[in-house]
Amino acid sequence: MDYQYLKYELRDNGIGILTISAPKSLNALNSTIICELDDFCSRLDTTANRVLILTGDGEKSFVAGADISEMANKNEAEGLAFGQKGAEAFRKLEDLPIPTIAAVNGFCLGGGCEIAMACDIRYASSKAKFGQPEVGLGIIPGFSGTYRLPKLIGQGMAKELIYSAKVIRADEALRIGLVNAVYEPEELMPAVIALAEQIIKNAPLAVSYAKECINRNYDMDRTEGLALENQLFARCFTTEDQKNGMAAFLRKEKTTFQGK
Ligand code: CO8
Repeated sequence: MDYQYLKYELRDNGIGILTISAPKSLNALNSTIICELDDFCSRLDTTANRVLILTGDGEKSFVAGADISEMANKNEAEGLAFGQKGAEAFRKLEDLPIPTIAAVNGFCLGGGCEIAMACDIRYASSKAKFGQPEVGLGIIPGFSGTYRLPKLIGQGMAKELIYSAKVIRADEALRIGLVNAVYEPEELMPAVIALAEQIIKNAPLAVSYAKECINRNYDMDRTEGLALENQLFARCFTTEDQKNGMAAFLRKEKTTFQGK
């Protein structure tokens, strides 16, 4: 997979690192990056790549939003198309059947905050800054921020961030639940990798089913959500990993899961 703005490295242990790289614009998302991300998510081998880490190139920025120079002269139809393309790509990212972790190494604004929220887990550098500055530019969040932010941090906090366009520091993002953990910049990637390694020790299908339950529960009522969990819980008992994992426990041994 060869891209202009995406760098991808798959390590031997199944951890993939996807880096958004447009350093001249602090990794702002232009339409080519959105298309590349969409293509990447469609083609990713999620058997070989068991946890995906998403980060931004350089030390200053994760993603500083959608590309303002590209958006400046758009009309309504073009705004609709750009927003749809971004939302679709982010949804593909969110729906990947493997865990995704955003390693937020710097500015995480607008579309940057929105792409981080499409990941399962967010770890941040102490230097990261977060915000939805769109209304200060005469627009609203357009890559699903009005949908995901209130679900993640609650309506009151989401409305405060979106209406005020204020930029908050990593410690505040941690306090309101926008990120799971904050590390010194040099400790961020080691901490993200350590988490990925911990995830990888577990049964891949079970992790994937757990993700599917949590993601699909988003839009379900209690009856549907509990039924889905029941169905996927039962499906675990069709896997070799469940048989091997439980047999190993009973023998007081550890097993290496095969994802079958
Ligand atoms: N788009 C385009 N270029 C950008 C962006 C961006 N979002 N952010 C930074 N850049 C460029 C700057 O223009 C500058 O370019 P140049 O060197 O050619 O002048 C370069 O990156 C470096 O930036 P600064 O000189 O501004 O660096 P500072 O350290 O002074 O400031 C900031 C860093 C605070 C991050 C500042 O650049 C900034 O405020 N950037 C814009 C942040 C922003 O408002 N983001 C939200 C954009 S809107 C959005 O994301 C909507 C998503 C949904 C779209 C749906 C469409 C339908």
